[in-house]
Amino acid sequence: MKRNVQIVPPEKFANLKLKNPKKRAAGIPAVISSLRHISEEMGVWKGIKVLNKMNKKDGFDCPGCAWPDPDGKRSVLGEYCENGAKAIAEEATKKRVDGEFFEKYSVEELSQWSDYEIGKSGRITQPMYLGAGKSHYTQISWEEAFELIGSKLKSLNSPDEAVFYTSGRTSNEAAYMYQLFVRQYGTNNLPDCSNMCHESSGTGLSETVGIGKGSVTLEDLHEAEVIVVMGQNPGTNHPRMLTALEKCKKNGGQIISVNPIPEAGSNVFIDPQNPLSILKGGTQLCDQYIQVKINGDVALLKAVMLMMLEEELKNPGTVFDHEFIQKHCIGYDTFLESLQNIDLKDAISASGVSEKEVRSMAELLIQKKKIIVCWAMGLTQHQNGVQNIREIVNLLLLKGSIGKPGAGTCPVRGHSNVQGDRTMGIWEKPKDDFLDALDNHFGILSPRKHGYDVVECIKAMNESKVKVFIAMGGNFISATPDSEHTGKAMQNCDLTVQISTKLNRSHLVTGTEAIILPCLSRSEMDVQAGGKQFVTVENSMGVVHKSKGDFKPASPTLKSEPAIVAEIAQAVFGNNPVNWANMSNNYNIIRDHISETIKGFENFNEKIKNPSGFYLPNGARDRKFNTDTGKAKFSVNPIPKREIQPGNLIMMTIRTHDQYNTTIYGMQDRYRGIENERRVVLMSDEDMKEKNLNNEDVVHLKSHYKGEERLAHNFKIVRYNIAKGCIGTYFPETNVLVPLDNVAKGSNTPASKFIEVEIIKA
Ligand SMILES: Nc1nc2c(c(=O)[nH]1)N[C@H]1C(S)=C(S)[C@@H](COP(=O)(O)OP(=O)(O)OC[C@H]3O[C@@H](n4cnc5c(=O)[nH]c(N)nc54)[C@H](O)[C@@H]3O)O[C@H]1N2
Ligand SMILES: Nc1nc2c(c(=O)[nH]1)N[C@H]1C(S)=C(S)[C@@H](COP(=O)(O)OP(=O)(O)OC[C@H]3O[C@@H](n4cnc5c(=O)[nH]c(N)nc54)[C@H](O)[C@@H]3O)O[C@H]1N2
Ligand SMILES: [Mo]
Repeated sequence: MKRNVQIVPPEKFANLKLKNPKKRAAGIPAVISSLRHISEEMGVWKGIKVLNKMNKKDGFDCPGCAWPDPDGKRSVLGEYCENGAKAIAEEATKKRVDGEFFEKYSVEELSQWSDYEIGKSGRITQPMYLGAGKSHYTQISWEEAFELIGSKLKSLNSPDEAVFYTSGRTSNEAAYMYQLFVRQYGTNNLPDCSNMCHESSGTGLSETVGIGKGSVTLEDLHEAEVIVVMGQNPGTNHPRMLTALEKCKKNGGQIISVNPIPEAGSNVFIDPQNPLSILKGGTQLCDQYIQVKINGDVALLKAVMLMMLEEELKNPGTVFDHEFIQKHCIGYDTFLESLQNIDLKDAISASGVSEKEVRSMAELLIQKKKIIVCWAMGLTQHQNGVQNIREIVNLLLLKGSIGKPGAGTCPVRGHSNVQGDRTMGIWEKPKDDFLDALDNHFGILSPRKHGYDVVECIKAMNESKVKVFIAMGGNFISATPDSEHTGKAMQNCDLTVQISTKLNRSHLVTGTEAIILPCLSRSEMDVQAGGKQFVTVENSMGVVHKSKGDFKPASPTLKSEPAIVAEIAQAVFGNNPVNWANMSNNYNIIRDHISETIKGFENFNEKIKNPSGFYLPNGARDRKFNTDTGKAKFSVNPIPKREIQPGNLIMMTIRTHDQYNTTIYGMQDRYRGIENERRVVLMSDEDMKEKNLNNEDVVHLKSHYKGEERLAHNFKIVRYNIAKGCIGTYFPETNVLVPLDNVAKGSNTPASKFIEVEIIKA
């Protein structure tokens, strides 16, 4: 019998308060907010001690975003930001979810709590088991838990009946062991959060420039003449990026922000670590704000490139970098022909931007030679997400703006080690040579058939093809699209296992049986038989470096992620032919295996001694394009056309300033002036007038997709400076409206930034 649990967050209102959106990011309010979060969760003294260790060369990597630390000197105050402080407060909290907690609350009862309340309950302290038909989790020993998981895995008809999810906080060492175990077990079912995140970037970049990662370094951002920030909200999601943008400005660079809403960080930035900056009132970061409509980016880029072409034809050789194009690229003529077939007026109109503004963007780019484009979810989470990225590459190739100082591609990653996890082989579509190296080194036989990504996994669960689901971190239920559907699919599994630090909805919406395995967090000391251990991570710019926790674990019972993987693997295979026990006793041994099987990690244990870490090889950075032709490719990407019903609006699902993905830190979206309420709809004044709506009016949202309808109740209208025809809502409350089949072509990433929605007055 299925438990009657709440799959989507309860549709209850909190207590909305509206203020004016902020024009300035960071500064004193950010410092106050950091201190409030750390003192509430762990007390002021521990808080300050913890912050001091974060992103120091001998400390631990911030569990927030993947923005890099400076290679050289680090700030004496530590390299952290308000939201990094919140991330650490969240995991270093003094609150505990223990056996008593689970005795008190049933799973059904907990599922009625908001995500905010669930997250605030604290750190999980011991392994827990939810038996078939049972209402409450009960304590289980580690031995029993591993035995149960091992015997279940051994009993399946095919290894493909098991799925192994990963979120992006997992260290390189744990990720490497995890994927190795999964391959020894016999499947490539390794979906990860990246499938919902930068998969479109990886796909688009691999095809065109031969590497699925960005090409720039932090230094490049400082040296760029122009940085275009597209579909990204750095002030909230990558606050330390603002320091890099500020340096670029100080060096004479200019910044263009392309976004349906003017986000605070793109305006004025006050460096909270610099008293002078606070006194002066900060730096004006953004030179041009381009209010594109949702998914108007390809059209905008086309219009800009057409204007560049006009100028190039007038003054040949002054705009495009012909030497670079000739030497390093293919597909230029075909691309040019397709561009010339586009009507400038059509492109401008499809972008939603005025001709004057498009021209000012084009004029700036015409003059400059060192251009960087940064982007995040505003570009990847569209049906044409891969094409968005390829169009950015077209622009950079025309200008020869890749593989030289101050220029290149900059997909700004989300989770702090999502890029490293992929490098370590967390991928449902591994390359044969990667698997060959594992097989030769370990004497295993890895499967060659590709596995499920996130969306395919949900479909397979729904068809009862998946019996066991194991998650290395994350919150699959709340992060994935089509919540109701996904929840039911998850409930079809026999056993679901969550390796987690904190409680979330995925512990409540489970298979028939469920297990929680509580693990150490990154800031905590990790001691194994071989002594005190450290792990490594890779940041957004391909730098691999150490991360060493220093604090007392939240509970003596916790195990590290590598230890947990080793014990699951031993429960299935013993130590043959892979010696799992050796690896989890001493992480140097894991790194030695990585050295021998993954390119770029030769002498890993030696290289990692450098306190700043080391750069992985990056062909595009050196103008060595590892595509099938050895050249960078121009591509043809039509302007996307998606008809929506008259009266309906296009919805993007975005993050507030007070959350980390599905972890809700608090209820304040401070920069946007929206406080104490997450069930809101950001709408333009024009659309409100057309629909006869006022601020705080209550509405329901119905999404429409190929004849399918999905409904979410109770949202309040908030008047906002957003492109006409577009609305913004918060993730994960509106994931219930995101259709499972609404995905990016080529990357299968859910198109969470383009959902056709009907507004229904309550
Ligand atoms: N504090 C904090 N930090 C985080 C996270 C967090 O939740 N909290 N999450 C981490 C993760 S996993 C990720 S992936 C990143 C996410 O970082 P972001 O991508 O910055 O996060 P989103 O809130 O999804 O913001 C998307 C931005 O794109 C804009 N946008 C939406 N649609 C379009 C479009 O069609 N075109 C254009 N040009 N813009 C559009 C939105 O207005 C918004 O500003 O942040 C990481 N860092
Ligand atoms: N509608 C909509 N949906 C989206 C997005 C969107 O913009 N809109 N964004 C997508 C994106 S970009 C991403 S990356 C995904 C995120 O998807 P996930 O990565 O699955 O989700 P998170 O909320 O980051 O996971 C948080 C949980 O991870 C666990 N955790 C935290 N730290 C650790 C650790 O050190 N070890 C372990 N083992 N567990 C830990 C905690 O239990 C916590 O509750 O969501 C996607 N979903
Ligand atoms: Mo992400």
